[in-house]
Amino acid sequence: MKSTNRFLAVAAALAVAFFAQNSWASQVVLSLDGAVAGGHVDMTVDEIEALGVEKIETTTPWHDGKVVFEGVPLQRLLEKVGATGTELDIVALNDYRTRVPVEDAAKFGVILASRKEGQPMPVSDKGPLFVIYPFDKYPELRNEVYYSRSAWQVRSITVE
Ligand SMILES: Nc1nc2c(c(=O)[nH]1)N[C@H]1C(S)=C(S)[C@@H](COP(=O)(O)O)O[C@H]1N2
Ligand SMILES: [Mo]
Repeated sequence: MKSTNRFLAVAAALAVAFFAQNSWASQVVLSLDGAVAGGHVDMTVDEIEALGVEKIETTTPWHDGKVVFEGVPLQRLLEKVGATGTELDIVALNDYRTRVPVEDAAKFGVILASRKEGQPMPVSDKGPLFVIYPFDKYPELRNEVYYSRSAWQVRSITVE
């Protein structure tokens, strides 16, 4: 009986984890508009990660020690949605707003991180999407200009 209960508890926990993960992955987390194909694109985390992800291992002003972030290269994301502009107006869930020059994407290999240390990032940990620059690779990025472009909890990107 004891082992049956234990089995049921484990099965229930797995089911909860599965559905939590699944609904998360199938939820629209990012909207792109402005100068993109069709004028508006909604994407889930799964759709974003399916474009192919890359890793950036770096220190940041917001974390202790080096952190491995993983996400679609911003340049690839912009290509896939047919973006033609030169500036991004990025808005976060907390209404934080910042402007990012499109050229940063190729110049520094900026990613739109959807994972930290291999795991999806909850909103409480600056997720689900976080603009990450390779601060360690390019020391010239370690200043307020680029910190302010590093929006977390990204919800929408308008291409201008
Ligand atoms: N979503 C979101 N991203 C954000 C911010 C914010 O308030 N919300 N602040 C930005 C600015 S202006 C800078 S300098 C840093 C601020 O980080 P800090 O609040 O840890 O100093 O994150 C950037 N990313
Ligand atoms: Mo800032």
